Amino acid sequence: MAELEGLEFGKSDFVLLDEVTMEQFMDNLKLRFEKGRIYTFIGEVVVSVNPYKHLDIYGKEVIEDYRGRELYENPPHLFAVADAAYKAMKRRAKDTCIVISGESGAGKTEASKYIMQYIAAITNPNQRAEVESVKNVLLKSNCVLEAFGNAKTNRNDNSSRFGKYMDINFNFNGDPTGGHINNYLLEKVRPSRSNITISKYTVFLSFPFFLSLCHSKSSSQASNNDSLCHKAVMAALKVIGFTTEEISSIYKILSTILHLGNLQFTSDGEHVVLVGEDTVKHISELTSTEPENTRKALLYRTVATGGGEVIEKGHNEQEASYGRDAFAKALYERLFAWIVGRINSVIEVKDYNPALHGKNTVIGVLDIYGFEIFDNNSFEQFCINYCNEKLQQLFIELILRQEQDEYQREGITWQHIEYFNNQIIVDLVEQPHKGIISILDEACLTAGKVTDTVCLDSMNKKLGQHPHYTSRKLCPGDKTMEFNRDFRIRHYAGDVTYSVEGFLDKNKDPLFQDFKRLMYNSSDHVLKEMWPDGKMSITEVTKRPLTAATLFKNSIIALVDKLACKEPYYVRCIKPNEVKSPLLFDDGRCQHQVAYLGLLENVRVRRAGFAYRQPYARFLQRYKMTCEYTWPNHLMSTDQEAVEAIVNQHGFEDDVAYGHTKLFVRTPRTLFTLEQERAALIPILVLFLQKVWRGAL
Ligand code: AD9
Ligand code: MG
Repeated sequence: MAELEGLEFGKSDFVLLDEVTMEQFMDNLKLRFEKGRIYTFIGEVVVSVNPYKHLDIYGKEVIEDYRGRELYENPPHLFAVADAAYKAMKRRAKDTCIVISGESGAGKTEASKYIMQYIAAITNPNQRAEVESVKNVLLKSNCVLEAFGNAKTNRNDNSSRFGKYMDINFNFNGDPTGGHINNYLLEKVRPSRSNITISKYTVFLSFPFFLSLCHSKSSSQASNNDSLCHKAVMAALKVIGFTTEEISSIYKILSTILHLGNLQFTSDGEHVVLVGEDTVKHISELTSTEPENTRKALLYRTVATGGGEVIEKGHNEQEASYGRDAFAKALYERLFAWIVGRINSVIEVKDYNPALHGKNTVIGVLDIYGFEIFDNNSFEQFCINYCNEKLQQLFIELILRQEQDEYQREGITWQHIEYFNNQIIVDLVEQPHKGIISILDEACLTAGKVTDTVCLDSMNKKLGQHPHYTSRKLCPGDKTMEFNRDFRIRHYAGDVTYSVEGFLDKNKDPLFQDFKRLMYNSSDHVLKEMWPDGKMSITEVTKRPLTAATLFKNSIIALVDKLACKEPYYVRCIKPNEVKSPLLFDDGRCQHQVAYLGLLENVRVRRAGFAYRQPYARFLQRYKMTCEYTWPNHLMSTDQEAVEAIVNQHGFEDDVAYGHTKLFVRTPRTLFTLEQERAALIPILVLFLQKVWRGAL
């Protein structure tokens, strides 16, 4: 138990609170934040508050303190969870995962990097070259992914615009042998939400050369820092193994995107015309395509008529602008996906023979967007919050399942406790035929002009009776919903009102086939590789692509499946204020996050069962000094009997249960008392031993 800090820093584990109330929870969280103690446990879960300042707590000595130790032996820290996950993986050959959640700017990505650094630091003690190279690529991949996947938003200067799940593979020695990255991208729709333009991506800010091509005001932000970042990214790309040709293609694509941003359309009264043919020329050079084809793709789309005839239909001004933006976003998204794929091809474990090398185990690290509630919530928040419902479902299922399994294995009977099961909300969103995603998809597939409002009507009709769904139309008197276009979901984390406006468009996410074909016909091999679907002719493109919501749903279901078969560890991140200040603890904002992360519930579940469990030998080792029958050695026939002697001497009989291999302790106070007694005895023992040493006794 991590009570090594002294009580002036508050309780280092929330299960030690006298009472589980929001007030006590918040008081403790605030006290610890103010004392610079940013981490606190809930059992094995780490709650982290972003300090917004550099803390000297990640260095080599600290890593040594945590290496191979038990969770409760040190103050709460990310390293404690990282080590627990690593130990489980190494000692018990368990696949584990560390799920990091919290809202934008709460510190998830920083946490994931510290965890990776910790794992890198404690592995490969013999410095074997091939393992070092794997570690290097894994760490360098972060730099590249951040440059391409992070952007400056109003909530976070270095905001990850993608969810990331990274598997790290280990051999039987516990050394990394490779990995795999999955990205969960919402980028095409996210920028509109937070008012970031595509040029706010770190990679753009860091390439002054390209920014000089872009006349947006962000070019003035290119600084020394950006040029350093540019060098770091270049170096990282090379270390990972990107070829010169590939790097050149990447830059050309970035440049194309910036040029597209400068491309304007106007009308000559009859047709849409391009302003600045030079830009088109640049774009076709950069993408290795014919200028005439590029011009055509920007101004026309090929459509098949009912009779099977193929015609070219001119865009109006609005369609042309829409097409250009969709093209720029798709270029960026495909580039990012391709980079991830390319990194994966380098880090994937090759030639692993379990018969020869033992079981290949995995630690997964998930850094994914947290629950979002804004003043205006749209399709992006809907997807993100759905993802969080799924993760919460997993949290409940795994935390409880683990508890149940352990009690069963150890032959302990325990009382089932009730808590809110959010499956009903997950169903509301994802159920086939009846769920919101299905209704959206149906509306997107319906020919003709189905508007957002028509789709909302359909949702109202099908979901009007659902206890977690309501809308302004169903509930006209409800003042919390301002407009007729509003609907509300009662999420596990709270009520969120969404505006249906733009849902269908974002869900359809259409990109004209003409652009895909243009890219597929490029003579730049790297670019071509990113657009395999451009191969199809217009008459072949009959099957509609899956919608954005369905693609997202499928990827999240696959993610949950991946996590569900692993032993989970959790880091719950909290953002202390909106102004990135190291001094301010905004009570309202923090309480809100504590509520929706379900932290109080977490403490209750933890306390209802047995808060702590320890193998008999370990318990004995730690507390034998507190009992006359066990110090310095016991004469009982088993460790369990010796532990019983300690428990009985302290009068804790009613607070414990004896499993087959472990002692289970219900209330943390019991262990806390033992821990305090032990702490008080240590100086006396040290004195005693010193005297023995000096021969005084
Ligand atoms: V987003 O959903 O990707 O927009 P994150 O990932 O939760 O968000 P991030 O880790 O990027 O947030 O943290 C935001 C900023 O807070 C960082 O750029 C740091 O300046 C600051 N931060 C976060 N954690 C720490 C920390 N442990 N120590 C010092 C920190 N600063
Ligand atoms: Mg992040």
